[in-house]
Amino acid sequence: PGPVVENPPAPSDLAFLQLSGGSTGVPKLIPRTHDDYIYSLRGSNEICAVDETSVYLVALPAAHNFPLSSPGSLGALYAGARVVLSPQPSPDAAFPLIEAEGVTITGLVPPLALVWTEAAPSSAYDLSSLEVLLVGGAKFSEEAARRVKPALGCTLQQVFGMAEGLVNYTRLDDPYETVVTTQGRPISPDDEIRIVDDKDEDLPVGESGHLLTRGPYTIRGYWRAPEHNARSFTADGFYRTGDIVRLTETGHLVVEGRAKDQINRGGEKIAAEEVENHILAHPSVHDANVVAEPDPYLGERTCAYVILRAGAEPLKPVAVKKFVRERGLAAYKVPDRVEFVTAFPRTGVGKISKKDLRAAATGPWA
Ligand code: OOB
Repeated sequence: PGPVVENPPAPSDLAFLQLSGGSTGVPKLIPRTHDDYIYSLRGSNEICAVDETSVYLVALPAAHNFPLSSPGSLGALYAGARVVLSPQPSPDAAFPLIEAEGVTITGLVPPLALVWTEAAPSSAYDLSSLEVLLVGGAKFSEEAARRVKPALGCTLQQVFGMAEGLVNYTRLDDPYETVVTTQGRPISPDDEIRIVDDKDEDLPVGESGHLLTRGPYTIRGYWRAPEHNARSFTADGFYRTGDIVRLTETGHLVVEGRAKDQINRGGEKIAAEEVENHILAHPSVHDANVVAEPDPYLGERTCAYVILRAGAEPLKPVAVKKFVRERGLAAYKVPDRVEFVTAFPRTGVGKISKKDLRAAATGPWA
């Protein structure tokens, strides 16, 4: 018997607040309950074969939903398994821990998975205890996915999850082609999935569209954000994920893109609008637009296009970065590149075209 807890919380009480990656304004708070978590931990442990003999290595930031609960440290502790914390996710820090602690399972974002597959073949450490490598948080390319088994000798599981709830996994017994080409299927048969067009009409199986979801461990609303909730959920409670996906004939999801105005910087989510608002607060700035640009290592990084006020003192990119950092913006949200322009591309009706800005950002690196 465990310790006696006075006034234990009800299963449906708030356990803690996760931060959303967001797509507008400041990040929203995600109220997750105890029973949400227990439900997804049980499902995740079964799907990832976590039991009391497992050893889970936390290589990613420990409070992120992925290393926390998919199945993560909480899943491992729930199963009576052992949890090992790595101070860094690099092979230098993690590989010795895998050998010393007999780590059986861990989770990584795609850029790190690539670094591990490059480092493993020439590593002096014995990684043979590793049975499962979970990769998610951003799209893992098929080509990169195919490198996991030969380099690390373990089974790959792709994870497509979100702090708001829904988590998809490829299964340990899925055919290899499914594992390397899809982002899995939901934890539970009670996870409802809809793939819809711009008018919320269901699309035929196989067509790409907006992913909506509702289910036993997915939130029905952000914390104290009624206006935002009216946009982020349908009237009947489906969460608008902002992801563009399609369903394969086997019922697996393939992530094709993103409709939300967010940058996925190696798994860390950045709402363009939040960064834009900080840049706009600078007295010399007339207007700002933040978009993703391709990065060979992170997948995406941020580029801020800035128009200065007429007659304003010319600014250097570094001054813009310093300004937003001093306003308290998290380091990973500070734009990787700042570009000064005199106008933004416009659409037919005169709205700023982020699509064209993104294409411009792709230019020099394409
Ligand atoms: C995880 O959670 P969040 O809240 O940081 O980000 C969720 C978003 C998804 O809506 C999607 O845009 C993207 O991250 N994403 C993926 C992906 N996994 C997440 N996009 C493509 N392929 C994947 N495999 O990132 C998260 C939470 C729990 C488990 C795993 C990841």
